[in-house]
Amino acid sequence: MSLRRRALLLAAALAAGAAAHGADEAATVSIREMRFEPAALTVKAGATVRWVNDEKRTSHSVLFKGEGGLESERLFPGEQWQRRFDKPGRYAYICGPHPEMSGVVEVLP
Ligand SMILES: [Cu+2]
Repeated sequence: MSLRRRALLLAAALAAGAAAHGADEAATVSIREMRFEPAALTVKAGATVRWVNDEKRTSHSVLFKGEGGLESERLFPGEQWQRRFDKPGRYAYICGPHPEMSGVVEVLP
């Protein structure tokens, strides 16, 4: 995928906000000022969600306690991590190093 195409997709994802996304699109959660934005995101089953660390100097992770503790690697500023959601359900997550940071991904059938 070209950089331009990637930028357009990112812009589209940002514009769509917390709206539902199709199975082949990626939704983006920005991490900044010690928060996940949007904190609540709704996607369709099969969608990929990408977390991007937009902080200046703080690192974070994405930790799903409900799935045996599935956790991203530590994300430094500018880094990103993504995962796919194949099963409908409610996926709550926190930040490993900052458990007060929380978010949820609602996956629709
Ligand atoms: Cu954090």
